[in-house]
Amino acid sequence: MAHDEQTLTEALTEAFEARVAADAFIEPKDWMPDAYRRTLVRQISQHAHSEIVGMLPEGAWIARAPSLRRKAVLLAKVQDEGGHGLYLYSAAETLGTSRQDMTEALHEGRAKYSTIFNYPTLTWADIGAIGWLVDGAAIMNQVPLQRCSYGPYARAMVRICKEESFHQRQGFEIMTVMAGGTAAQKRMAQDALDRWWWPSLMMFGPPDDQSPNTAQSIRWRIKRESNDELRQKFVDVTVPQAEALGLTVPDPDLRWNAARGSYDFGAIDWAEFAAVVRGEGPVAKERMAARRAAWDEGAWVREAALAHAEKQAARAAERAAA
Ligand code: BYC
Repeated sequence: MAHDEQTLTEALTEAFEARVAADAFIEPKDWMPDAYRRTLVRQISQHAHSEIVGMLPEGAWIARAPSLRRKAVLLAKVQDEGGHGLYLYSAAETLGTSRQDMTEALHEGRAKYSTIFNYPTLTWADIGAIGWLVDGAAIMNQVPLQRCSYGPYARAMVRICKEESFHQRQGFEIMTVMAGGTAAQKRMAQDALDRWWWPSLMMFGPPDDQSPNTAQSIRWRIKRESNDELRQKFVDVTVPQAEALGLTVPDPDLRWNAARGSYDFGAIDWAEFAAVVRGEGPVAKERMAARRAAWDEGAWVREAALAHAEKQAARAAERAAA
């Protein structure tokens, strides 16, 4: 019996790997190795949490945005991030986990979210820098995820990427106005770039030779490019944008390498990255406190929604019995 089971698992694994190699989508009801399922739940739930926690630094500026137009645009962007979180939680739920479990894992420190959201938004220029750099980095990372082997994740990414492009442009437009404004506005734009540049490069994750998950995720076609490849692409597209804005990237080692056709850039402070991943980022405690408070304060809404659903189900059962 054990021998038969092993033969069956081997056959299923072989069929699964052949489908992945042929670039077919794996769908929720298809057989998949447990480790593939676990990796997806880990990555998708971390991604969903990042979108939801990512609403906080920008949400803090909705009431302080400098005009009605800026308020409306920022409000729409923050709502989009909430939507992204919901598509991603739904994609993860198709793998047999629940949103409640994922949320509890975040609140208990068992699940991660992007390091980038543990830095504070100090001025209005930070909202421009987040759209330009953070959403820019997110697009670079997420465009290949549209071709991820897991169908529900890939499809969620298609819609998310469309919205992220709009977010990136609104950020770049804020930076254009600030960098072309008064001397004080230009200083704010430069200061925002100085503070967000290195954390944006860290968003792509540890260097490839220190990334425990990359090799297997690329074999499974979950990740299509490595952390370092995507980071390099981001630097290559973003440096000319900074030049167009008349701003200086805060890296004395940054220079064009004609032989590689890419920019060489300075060393990233991986000790800072590790500390932020451990939950020691500048505003990490505030972020988690805000998420826990939102969850607790929303308990009555979840109870009311569940009670309503139960009542509807009971009524439907009564009608069916009559
Ligand atoms: N922050 O082996 P590795 C947005 C963890 S939100 C924290 O390379 P993997 C937006 C990693 O999880 C954008 N942790 O891992 C929203 C792993 O730990 P675990 C969010 C990080 O998974 C609002 C360990 O380090 N985007 O767009 O192969 C406003 C070793 O790493 C980070 C996504 O989440 C980090 N930066 O690759 C504006 C994209 N980096 O899990 C914008 C989806 C690494 O083993 N995620 N770690 O305990 C991914 O593409 C991949 O998960 C990563 C990491 C590239 C991030």
